Amino acid sequence: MRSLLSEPHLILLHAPAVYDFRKYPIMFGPIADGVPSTPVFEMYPIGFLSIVEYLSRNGIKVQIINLAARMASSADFDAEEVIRKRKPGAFGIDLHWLVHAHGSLEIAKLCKKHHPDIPVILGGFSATYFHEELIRRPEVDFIVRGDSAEKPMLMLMNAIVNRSHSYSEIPNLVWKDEKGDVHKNPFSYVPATLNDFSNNYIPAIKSALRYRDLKGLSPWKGWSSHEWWDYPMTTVLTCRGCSYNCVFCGGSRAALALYCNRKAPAFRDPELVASDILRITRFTRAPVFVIGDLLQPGIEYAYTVLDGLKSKRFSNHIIFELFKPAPEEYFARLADSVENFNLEMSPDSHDEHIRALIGKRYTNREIEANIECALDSGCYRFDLFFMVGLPAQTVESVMDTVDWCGQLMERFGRRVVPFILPYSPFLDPGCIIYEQPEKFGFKILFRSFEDYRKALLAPSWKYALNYETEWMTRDEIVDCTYHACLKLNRLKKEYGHIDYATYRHTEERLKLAIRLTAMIDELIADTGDENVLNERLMLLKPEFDEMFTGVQDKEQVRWPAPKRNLRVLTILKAAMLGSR
Ligand code: B12
Ligand code: SF4
Repeated sequence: MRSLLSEPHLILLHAPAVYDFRKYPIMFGPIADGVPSTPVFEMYPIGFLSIVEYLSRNGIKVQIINLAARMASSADFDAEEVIRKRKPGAFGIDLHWLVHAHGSLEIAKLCKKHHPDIPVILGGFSATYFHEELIRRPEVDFIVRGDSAEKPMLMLMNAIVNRSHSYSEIPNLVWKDEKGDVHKNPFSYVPATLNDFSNNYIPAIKSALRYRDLKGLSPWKGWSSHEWWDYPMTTVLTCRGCSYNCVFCGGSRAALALYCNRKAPAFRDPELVASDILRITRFTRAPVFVIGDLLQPGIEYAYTVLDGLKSKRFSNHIIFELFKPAPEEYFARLADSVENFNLEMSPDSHDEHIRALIGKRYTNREIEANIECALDSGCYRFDLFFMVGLPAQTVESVMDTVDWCGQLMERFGRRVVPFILPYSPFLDPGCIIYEQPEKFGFKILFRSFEDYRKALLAPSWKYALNYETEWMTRDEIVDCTYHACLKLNRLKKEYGHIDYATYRHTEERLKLAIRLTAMIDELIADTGDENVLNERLMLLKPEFDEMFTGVQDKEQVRWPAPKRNLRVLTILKAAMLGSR
């Protein structure tokens, strides 16, 4: 048993999407095929790192425990027992992505069950959007609203640690007093710059060493034989919020203005972004994903970041996003500054009309010109993301998108990698379509937080989808996704993007998913009694679990890196010196 003195003031817990997914018969489908996580979305918000960094710097000890990753890695990991044994000053649980609607609340309930007197704090986008409903739950004591929780969290933790009960002055906080009355403090803290916070991994690693729990810090389970510590891919943040208004995005300018009170994006100074990247390259040679298009705040910003990287020696693959086609000279500048650069763009559809409807006004010709220029400049890989479930998108249109993917692979070869994914399981609350669905031909099927919590327990992702469109029902979205993936998989084999074994493996999983979807539908139609239905679904669970690491092959979302490339001594030295 740990001594109380060694406990942190705050334990940040990340829950699996569904608790306990190991016991429920759910076919999650391809909902997480585009991210390194499994379908229980075990990746914690990158903001955990800046909370750890900022609070530790100000005297509050914080530990991260990624319960979801531990549970996904081991059938024996007992999350309840871990919670029961600990006694921090407070538990913080992210309810950032709505896909955690079930898991985060169940974890909150476990915290309250074993420690009724320890405060439970929720935060993140979904907790912010649904704060009115959530604060009325007995397992929730506090909600810190907004996309920047560091300063309010510090004030709240100080109030908790000092037992001052002075909560009314803490900006953005929603809380209950001893009588259970709800208080909503002004939503007044929305920082315009990000230079005070750093998504630095070192303080979090230092904390994991202090509490002897490196496994609890893993951002994700890993796939095949790749645990995160073997392949420590990291992220560097350039902004909070976004200047764009993609109509399906819960992080768009309009969405964040609506529920996070953010009127304009905040950017980190470009010099600091460059030094964030360089700091990471000192302790690992794994890829670094730069979040947010460097061109978003303007070309000067992008060039300042790149100048900061120029002439520095590192071989990590760096992945840059393009929110829209870039000027041609940008690619030469990237090549000049970064040895291994990669790009990602999300045209979403081949159809320019659909693309314009979702708020992206650029042409296929511009995309192709960018690809050509990037590859000529030495871009290692150019990923393209396409989506199923868009306004005006029909089944035929999705298949035409896949045809275009084929043409691009044929023309540009193996360095252009297309992906097609369903917009799933939920259209983001707060996004433009969610708030005005009729205008875009959408129907939103769930509205309350409780609807979402329950939806996550549906036996297949079809029944969890929170929307359908004038052009596609939920059945069609699911069916069309599988057929589009089958076709793209075949095209990838044809153009030499994947080997035969990978092609076969993905095809088999997709066909299994199609078969299981039909079986689930039949069981639901034929079985009136819920308990009987559950028993019958349980018989299919071993097959559902075969797709736990993704329906489609995840190796394609990996960039090259030497194995076991963490420089442990450098990290330890940085941890001792308290690197920011
Ligand atoms: C970068 C990003 C990603 C990265 C994730 C990096 C990471 N580990 O966080 C990648 C590409 C992997 C990703 C994946 C997904 N994403 Co995403 N992502 C974004 C994006 C573009 C930026 C987010 C960001 O930079 N945040 C800034 C950092 C610093 O803040 P933060 O991590 O949010 O944390 C702060 C606050 O949220 C809060 N906070 C967070 N947790 C907690 C906990 C407590 C206790 C407290 C007090 C506060 C708190 O405080 C933090 C620090 O101030 C946004 C869109 C946007 N423009 O915002 C979408 C967005 C957040 N993602 C979204 C979605 C849906 C997903 C996926 C579910 C998609 C999918 N089906 O695969 C997955 C989930 C992955 C997982 N958990 O395994 C939606 C969320 C909508 C919703 N309400 O659910 C958004 C809004 C838009 C979108 N559709 O992409 N995403
Ligand atoms: S999807 Fe569009 S609105 Fe959302 S973060 Fe990306 S560019 Fe911004």
